[in-house]
Amino acid sequence: MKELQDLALYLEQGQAQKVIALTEQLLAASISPQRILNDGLIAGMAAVGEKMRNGDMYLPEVLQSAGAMQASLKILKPHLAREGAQSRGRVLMGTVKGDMHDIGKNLVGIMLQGAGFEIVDLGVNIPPEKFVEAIKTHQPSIVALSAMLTTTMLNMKSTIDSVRLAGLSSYVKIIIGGAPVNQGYADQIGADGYARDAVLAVDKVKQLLGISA
Ligand code: B12
Repeated sequence: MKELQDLALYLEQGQAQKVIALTEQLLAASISPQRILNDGLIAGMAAVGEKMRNGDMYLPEVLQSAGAMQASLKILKPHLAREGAQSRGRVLMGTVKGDMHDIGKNLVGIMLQGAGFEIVDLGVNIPPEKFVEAIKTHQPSIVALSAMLTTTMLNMKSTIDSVRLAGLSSYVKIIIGGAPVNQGYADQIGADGYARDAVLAVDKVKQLLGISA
């Protein structure tokens, strides 16, 4: 669909106003928020990642694209996430130490919220001791760790180790996600689960908590 391709292109170009206007236009035309997300925003961000890798795009431009994506996600959020009447459980989430990426984590939070979970989002660059402290304070059923860098994914292991050392690992299940990680890495560092994207993250959380529907 031409408009979705345009949306991806505007996002790649970091044209926030155009991204916002087109998001609203597509919603008004009854295009599903999932399609807007997948075929527009995520497609555009994938192109940004490709250009970044090839050295064709630099940080200030990537930040503009990220800002445009966050703005569009804000509009999509109420359409993606209908507030669950009763909470199905509390999920504590954060991007691990050293890592500032939060778009994917936020999306996972939106989808979990839409599925009826209560979200406590610690934000980005969260050291292991902060996760431990927050588990004690908020007593979640699930802890969700995000990392987007091959360097910071190592901090998922130190976070899991800290939770275990604090004697909290039998109270919470830990799931991980983000571009550089996979099921193999999750197994290796002793995470309870891994999911490739926000939709599968909801399935994984339900599975870990024994929720069938
Ligand atoms: C936007 C972006 C940025 C923005 C982030 C803005 C923000 N607020 O998040 C800015 C400009 C700040 C940035 C900075 C950097 N970035 Co950057 N960035 C990206 C980019 C282009 C897109 C990421 C994104 O938002 N994708 C869209 C979302 C929807 O997808 P996602 O994040 O993958 O999330 C999905 C899944 O992974 C999963 N998921 C994510 N988290 C979780 C958690 C759980 C629990 C679960 C279950 C699932 C899950 O579900 C999500 C939704 O479906 C990627 C390229 C890419 N293709 O990933 C590079 C990329 C991640 N960045 C990269 C790099 C190198 C950097 C910098 C080091 C650059 C530099 N030289 O300074 C810095 C690091 C800063 C830091 N300390 O964190 C590299 C990483 C390479 C590597 N292997 O380590 C990438 C891959 C680009 C590249 N191709 O080279 N970046």
